[in-house]
Amino acid sequence: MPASDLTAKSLAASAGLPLDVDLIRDQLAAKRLGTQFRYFVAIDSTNSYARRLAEQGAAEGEVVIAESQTQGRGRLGRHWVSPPNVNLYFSIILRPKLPPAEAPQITLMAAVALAETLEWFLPVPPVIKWPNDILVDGKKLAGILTEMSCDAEGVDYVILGIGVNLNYPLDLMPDEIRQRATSVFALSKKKISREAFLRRLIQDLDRCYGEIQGTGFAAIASRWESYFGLRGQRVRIELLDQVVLGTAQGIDRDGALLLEDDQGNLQRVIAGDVTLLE
Ligand code: BTX
Repeated sequence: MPASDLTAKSLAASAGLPLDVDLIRDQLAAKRLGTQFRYFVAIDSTNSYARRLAEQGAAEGEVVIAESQTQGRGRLGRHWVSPPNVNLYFSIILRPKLPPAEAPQITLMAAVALAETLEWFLPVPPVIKWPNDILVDGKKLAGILTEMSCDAEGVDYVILGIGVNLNYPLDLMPDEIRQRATSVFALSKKKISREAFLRRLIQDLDRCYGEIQGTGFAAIASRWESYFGLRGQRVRIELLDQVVLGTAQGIDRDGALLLEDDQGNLQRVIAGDVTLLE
């Protein structure tokens, strides 16, 4: 039997039951998020689908969720490995009343909510890698992909996409991620209820989203800082047109990364791809 068939068979054996969306919906205590769920056994990308819905006028709070994705996406067109029945892949449509320049705060808010939820299920606290990854022991456990549409008047919608490795055994991860990824199961040695996890996560997102809508990122900045894993670390940042090396200092009140570059200048990075240097 080819190795890929064996992996598929082992994954099927380790996978739990399909998600019970009613179980999430019926007990959800959230004000704005989770107003409607659209569930798919397989989809190209929940972000792409949610984007199409938002373009057609879908309301804030709708959730698109899939057991597996054939074209799950990370940032900069990277691939998000999305096997069936073990993890969570979902996207929420948001229509925040924020100026476009403040929309990156949605990613930071989601990272706080995700870290707070994960802390309930993990033996050690997770770390936020600015701007959009959650790590434990330097390995990626979850990722956030936010995609925005805006015009001169403001943000039309933000698609908040989240992928979290939950009951995903390390030995069934493909080679492309096995050395650099982890899962709740790998860390805690326990399989968890994906429904219980998602319910808590949507509630935490709902609460944190409410907080930033009220008073901006300042409301959750200290919690974000407490999960920040890069302070004082040497990093390499790929910007659109250049690469900068330096030491991460923290973030400012708008959520931009502050970097002391190797020339001793303090740089403010709004978007970039960070690699931790040894
Ligand atoms: P990112 O660009 O920071 O990370 C992508 C990188 O992460 C990949 O190049 C690979 O090295 C690694 N990776 C891929 N799959 C996994 C995985 N399952 N676990 C750990 N590491 C992995 C992060 O982008 C944002 C990912 C968001 C994914 C969600 S899933 C629901 C929604 N729909 C969609 O298409 N994307 C989002």
